[in-house]
Amino acid sequence: MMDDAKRLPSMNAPPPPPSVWPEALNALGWRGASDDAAVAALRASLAAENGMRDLETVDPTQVERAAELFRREGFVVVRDVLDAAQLELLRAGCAREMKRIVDAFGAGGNRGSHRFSFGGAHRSGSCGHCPEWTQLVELATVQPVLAAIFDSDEYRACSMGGDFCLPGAASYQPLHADTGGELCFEGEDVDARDAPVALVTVNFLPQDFTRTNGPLRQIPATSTTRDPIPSLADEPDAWKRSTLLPCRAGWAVVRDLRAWHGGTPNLSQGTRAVPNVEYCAPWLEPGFRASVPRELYETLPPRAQFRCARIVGDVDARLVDELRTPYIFGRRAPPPAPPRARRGFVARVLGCARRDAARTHKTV
Ligand SMILES: O=C(O)CCC(=O)C(=O)O
Repeated sequence: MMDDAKRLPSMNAPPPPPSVWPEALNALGWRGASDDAAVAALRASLAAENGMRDLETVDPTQVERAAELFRREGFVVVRDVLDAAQLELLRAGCAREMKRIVDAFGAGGNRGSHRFSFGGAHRSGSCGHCPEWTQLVELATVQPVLAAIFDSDEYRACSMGGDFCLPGAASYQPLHADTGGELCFEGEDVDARDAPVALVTVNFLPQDFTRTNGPLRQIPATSTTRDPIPSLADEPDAWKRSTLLPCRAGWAVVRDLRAWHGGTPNLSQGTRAVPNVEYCAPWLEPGFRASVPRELYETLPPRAQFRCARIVGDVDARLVDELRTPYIFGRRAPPPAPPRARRGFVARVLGCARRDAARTHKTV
């Protein structure tokens, strides 16, 4: 923060675009502090120089290049994956869910102050009951990239949700990986970093990332590293600016869940969302949980049904109507469910990665 305060804002920083979200939603953010001197200095510094150097983005047709970048960096940004109608529907669904979730949890969030998980807010752990999310499962613009990454077209959807932050999420979220530990590959229990990629998330952008609205930060080439993840205090300043810019509404970020990433301050006046679909390799048995109701599944095209075949089922209405998070980032979470032997690689390793991250997290 001290270093930030010393930097001078650039006169060339472009003005932020107007928010795509209803004002009533944006207004749920900021509780004081918006004009605080330290916040103003950080905002000016981010406006001047936030963003990864030379981020290469790809067109949906550049499938091999996309897979190459994904393997090298642990992520790849794909441009123009959503058309106007898909984007409009996604925005409507996100706006509805964000309002519900903030009403339920308050600005204290469920992933740190002003930060929220879409899927994690539901007892089902997923937004699989929302057509705005299931429309994303099988897109002609994304499927070839995922097939190249998994080296197979038999990969499955295992969950859907993503994250959002309100304006006023003034702190950096500590770097973390969303998965880790061991998994079963070709009959052997191996460290997830020694296996081919098992879990991939695709985050879809309903709005642009801007320098000040909390763009995702991603540390390149960290999917298989043995290095410990640095705490916020030890993290180099350059990494805090290693954010995915440019990244526009309708684009997608395809991420290896092992790669290090974290939220950054949203010091704008607009909410920022990154809804997602999570996929697993054909060989992984992650302890699938039913989250796509049968009636919705029946409306999906055949290939989207194939992707969702492991997560379709009878979804108890209470699991989607009642909002209650299974984990709270950086705060005491409700007691975990009793472990079930070898069930749920996703649940087991997600729980472990999130607990590790929570140890270093400080809420504002
Ligand atoms: O919202 C973001 O930018 C990142 C959120 C995230 O990685 C998390 O909450 O685990």
